[in-house]
Amino acid sequence: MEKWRAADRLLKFSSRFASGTKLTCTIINYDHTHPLVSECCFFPIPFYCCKSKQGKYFYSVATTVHRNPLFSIISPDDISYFKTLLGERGVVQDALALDAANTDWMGKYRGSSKLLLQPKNTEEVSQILKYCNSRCLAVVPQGGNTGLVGGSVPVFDEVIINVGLMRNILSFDKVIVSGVLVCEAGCILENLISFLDDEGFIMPLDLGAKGSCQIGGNVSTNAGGLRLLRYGSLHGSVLGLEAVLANGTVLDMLGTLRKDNTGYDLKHLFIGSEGSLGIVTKVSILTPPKLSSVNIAFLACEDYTSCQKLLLEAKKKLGGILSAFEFLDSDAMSLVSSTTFLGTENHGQEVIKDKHGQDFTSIDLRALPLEFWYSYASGSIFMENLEAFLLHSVESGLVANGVLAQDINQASSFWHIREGLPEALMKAGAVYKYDLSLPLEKMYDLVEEMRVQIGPAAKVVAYGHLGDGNLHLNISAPAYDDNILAKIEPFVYEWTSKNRGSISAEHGLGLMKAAKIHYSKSPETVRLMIDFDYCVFELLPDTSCLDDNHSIICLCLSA
Ligand code: 2HG
Ligand code: ZN
Repeated sequence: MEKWRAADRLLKFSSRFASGTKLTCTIINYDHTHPLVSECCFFPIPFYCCKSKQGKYFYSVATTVHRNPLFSIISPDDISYFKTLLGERGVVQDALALDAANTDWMGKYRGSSKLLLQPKNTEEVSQILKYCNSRCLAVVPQGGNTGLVGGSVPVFDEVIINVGLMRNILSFDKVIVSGVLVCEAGCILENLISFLDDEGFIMPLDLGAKGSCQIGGNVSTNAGGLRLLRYGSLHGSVLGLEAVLANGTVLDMLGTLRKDNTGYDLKHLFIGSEGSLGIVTKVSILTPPKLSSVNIAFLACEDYTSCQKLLLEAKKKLGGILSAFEFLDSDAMSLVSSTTFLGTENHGQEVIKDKHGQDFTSIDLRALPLEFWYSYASGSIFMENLEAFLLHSVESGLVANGVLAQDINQASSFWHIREGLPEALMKAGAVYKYDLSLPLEKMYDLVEEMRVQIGPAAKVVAYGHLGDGNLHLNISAPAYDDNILAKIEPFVYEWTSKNRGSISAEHGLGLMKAAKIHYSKSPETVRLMIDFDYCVFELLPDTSCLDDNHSIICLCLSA
């Protein structure tokens, strides 16, 4: 009963945007088998209204969305305004560039925006939003467009605001106890990593998409990545940020203090809110000093239970130096080794052979890249510990085979295997991606049950951040097929919910999962989020172009 009440309330919220227009948000019901159909039910994305006929379908059950007719269409006057504000260079209408900005990294989500804006500073972002708000133009913030849940591209014809030209490092406090980096949102993660490396520090965040993703998108989506095990999430390392709200108001929360207990710490609401509250324009991040030595072991276990036990052992015996504990199963390993990703020189391949050179992939094997960072001064002690740990793991039967990188080339070839998986899957055909947090002991049960559920129609490939309890469940098929999808969803969400997991560990909700939030959050929590969202918009002055003084800006889901 409570569930139905919650659904009714969501419908009311959606209708608040429908001045004079009857929105027909089709709510099937509110239990876990048929969540809300509408994309406008979570994060008030008034741009999309859900109708019973026609719409866009996004490879995920029950995500048909429709453009809200209350939004304006871009006019020549709008273009002239933006050209005056940003100059010719900041206003992109070129078909090729728009095609790239309209399409997500997987080529799965595609919008039809006719305009891409590239502001050079916060003031320009503010002016753009203010103008769009006054003209009822919907917008979508975009970073490096590397997201995997359809959050970084328009759904219809939203104005794309890309902060890629805002890529200055504003300050870096080198004092060893500080290490605070302040930069603009458009800085590419990899550039920040190299900058810090030269300064003797490291970025607490590292992920496969580092060559393209931007720090503003990372913060907006609360990206996790490979080092979360050691350095924690961005909620811990982001000290402050600047964001622009839908009406153009600039919120300066760009503190660099470790401690500040003056009221609500509002920056946390922007970390992981996927652009629904505003556009992040600057961030300050606490970066740890670089430790001089790093080593990586690539190990093979014969079953998932051994992987789990090994993780516990590694945490117990090497806790202080462990910075990553990743996982890929034999299907993932076969996939990545069968593509052109691995040259013959890749030493990770040795791990999939037994002592006689036989291919291990014929048995059910899991490979684990483990990374360790330690300081040079204590290097030999840690190295001895590490070698003793590895030896003991082999002798006790937990590890079936393994290699310890002998130099930086070997180390990077191990990471190449792990980081190459998303691209290998893309090359293999259609892919259904699920990014789940699950209790460690249950995690692989889902993979096995999914294999039974799907049968031979598709390949179930599993990898992820074992040290963080984060599974990347990928289902690879020759082509997108509704019959396959019907076998995956809602099964995967129900299974996760039943086991008290999260349907989004690190990729966010995006368009793919906005309507699925109920699998991971209680109705009361979702209700409070929606109330909060409306509250923010209601409090903004000058957001009056729709009824009820609501902002009409579609601050959709960025990445
Ligand atoms: C990773 O850990 C990324 O490599 C992508 O989060 C995960 O491809 C995926 O499903
Ligand atoms: Zn990941």
